[in-house]
Amino acid sequence: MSRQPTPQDRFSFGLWTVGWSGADPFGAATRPTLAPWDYVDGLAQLGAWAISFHDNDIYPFDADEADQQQRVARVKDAADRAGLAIEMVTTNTFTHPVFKEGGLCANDRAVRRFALRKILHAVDLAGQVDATTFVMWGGREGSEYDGSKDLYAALERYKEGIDTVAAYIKAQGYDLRIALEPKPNEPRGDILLPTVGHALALIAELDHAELVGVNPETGHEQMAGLNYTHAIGQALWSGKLFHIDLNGQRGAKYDQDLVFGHGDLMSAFFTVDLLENGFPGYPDGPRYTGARHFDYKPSRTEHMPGVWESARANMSTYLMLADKARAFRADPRVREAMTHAGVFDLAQPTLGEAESVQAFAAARDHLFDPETAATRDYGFVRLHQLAVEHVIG
Ligand SMILES: [Mn+2]
Repeated sequence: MSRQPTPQDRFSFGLWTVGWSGADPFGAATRPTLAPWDYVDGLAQLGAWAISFHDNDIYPFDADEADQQQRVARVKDAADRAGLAIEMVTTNTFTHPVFKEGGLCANDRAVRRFALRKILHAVDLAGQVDATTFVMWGGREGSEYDGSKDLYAALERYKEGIDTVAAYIKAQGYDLRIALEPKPNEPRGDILLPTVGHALALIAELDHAELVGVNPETGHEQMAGLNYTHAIGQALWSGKLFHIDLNGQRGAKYDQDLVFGHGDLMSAFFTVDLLENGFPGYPDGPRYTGARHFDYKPSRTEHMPGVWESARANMSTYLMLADKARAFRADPRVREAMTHAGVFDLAQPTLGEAESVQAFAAARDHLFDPETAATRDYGFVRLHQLAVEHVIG
């Protein structure tokens, strides 16, 4: 058991997480759905700091302007009364059949214009509720068949769409940043921007790159067989870790959206270690200060008590891992093992400050013997076993 979470822990939940009724492609809902504002008090009581939502978590796709405003005001009011921030807003451009072939990257220009307008409308919604992050998950931007999409054009339209949203944020004067959410597949056979690396590469091509970062989800990177901690590490190094979606995933299969830590626990430990303690060789290096946002699904076997229990479990596991990670870094045996492993040495530049590359390339290092260097024992296994001991000890 962990201590009770507090708003200082900056835990945040999508309303669609606890609000998921359990309907999946093979089965109907297994539990009731409350109104969006009815989840707010429960999350506040558990110690959450904030909530997030898609436009259509609050109002139906076909709601008129008056209905939209009335329902948004009701959620904002519930959040204010519960003391919860609304830290992130995003758009649903995947549920309605109009988006079956994509939104910003749909082949049909009329669909693209409809999607872009819906996204801009959600940007206004984000500004209205004082959110600071606008997540863009292009769930339907992709294809099943390689001949069905001109990939050059798709990336041109993706860039155009994101730059247009960024320009609109600036023009409207909102205190908002865009966070792109990568995912390799599901619901499309292949989704554009499948990994954090792909998203960072696209961001580098944008006109408004400074306003755009990433929202990496644990399970999405792991569905691609990739290392989530490495992904957020590179995003932090790039100054682009604007938001995170924490959850659990076991292997390269469908998007499981398990509770954080219920997938790869050791990976979750090093994720929390990086988020809480930063890069070991850079005490003043980049740190993530945003929401600890959970994007998970309470399993459809659970009913309402299980929904709240699973929400609590995300925060509890995070806090327990944060305690373990602090103890891990403070452990003199760990310090010694990291020193022995050369972890801190990697922060030293490879060339000297005033060293010319020509002189370096021409020189011979008589003091360095590759045969001797090859005999070095790094002790990485011992270091990792110390982490395992801290996690399960
Ligand atoms: Mn997911």
